[in-house]
Amino acid sequence: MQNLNAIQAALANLEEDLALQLVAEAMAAGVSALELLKACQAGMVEVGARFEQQEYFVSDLMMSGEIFKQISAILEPGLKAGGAVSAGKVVIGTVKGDIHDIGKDIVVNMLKSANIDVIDLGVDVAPAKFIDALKNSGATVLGLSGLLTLAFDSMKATISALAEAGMRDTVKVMIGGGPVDATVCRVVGADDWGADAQHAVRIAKGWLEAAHV
Ligand code: B12
Repeated sequence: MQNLNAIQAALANLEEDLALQLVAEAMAAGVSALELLKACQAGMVEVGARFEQQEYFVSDLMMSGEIFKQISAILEPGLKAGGAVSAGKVVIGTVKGDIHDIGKDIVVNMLKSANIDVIDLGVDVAPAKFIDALKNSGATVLGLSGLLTLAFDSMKATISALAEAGMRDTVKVMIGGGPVDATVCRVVGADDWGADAQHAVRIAKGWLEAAHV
């Protein structure tokens, strides 16, 4: 449909006012919230692709997240009524001792835009808090973010706490943040690591889909 393509393009081009106006018009015309969410998700995928091609920068990712957040707030009531099926749950946070959250917030927005329920615990999150949130939510994917070197110790401690709680076999752990790489992933005992928010979505979706077959 023409207006859905226009919404997708407005989001991909980071045209905030236009995107919000088109969503409002489409809702008034009776287009379903789910269709609109799909168009916005497609727009976010395009934003991620442009970032990977270095056409967009971090500030553009943040901008897209901001626009997406506003549109999500408008669509939320309609989505609940329409019964959009969640792709699964992810618990995420910046680990203990670290307060960097710009990248983590971008990951949270991208996961939400992929229809994943996100339990965001914020920053400086102690291992026990992650474990409690996993138990309470039943989430099977844990995302740990950290930018400081000392964050590696906190990631390791969190993964050890997961094992002590008897949950290491049922919860998959992905890590990320500026200095994280394959070596850090191996050393802290995570299952995978992501270099950017698109990567985080690919990892989480892969695990959540595998859990449903
Ligand atoms: C902005 C910033 C701050 C801001 C943070 C604001 C905020 N709300 O986040 C403020 C000013 C508060 C800050 C404070 C400090 N900072 Co600082 N900060 C930075 C800076 C400049 C940018 C970080 C950033 O936002 N990058 C942009 C985001 C988008 O990138 P990102 O986080 O990597 O996220 C992406 C990916 O990594 C991935 N990702 C992120 N999380 C996750 C999670 C998962 C699960 C997955 C899969 C992927 C994923 O996706 C994201 C989107 O693409 C970096 C420099 C740098 N080069 O990184 C220093 C830096 C991280 N800071 C540093 C330091 C030292 C500090 C302080 C200790 C300074 C001080 N002496 O007080 C304090 C630490 C306080 C604390 N306890 O945490 C050092 C760390 C050095 C080290 N090796 O430990 C850096 C590297 C600067 C430097 N070169 O020295 N900082």
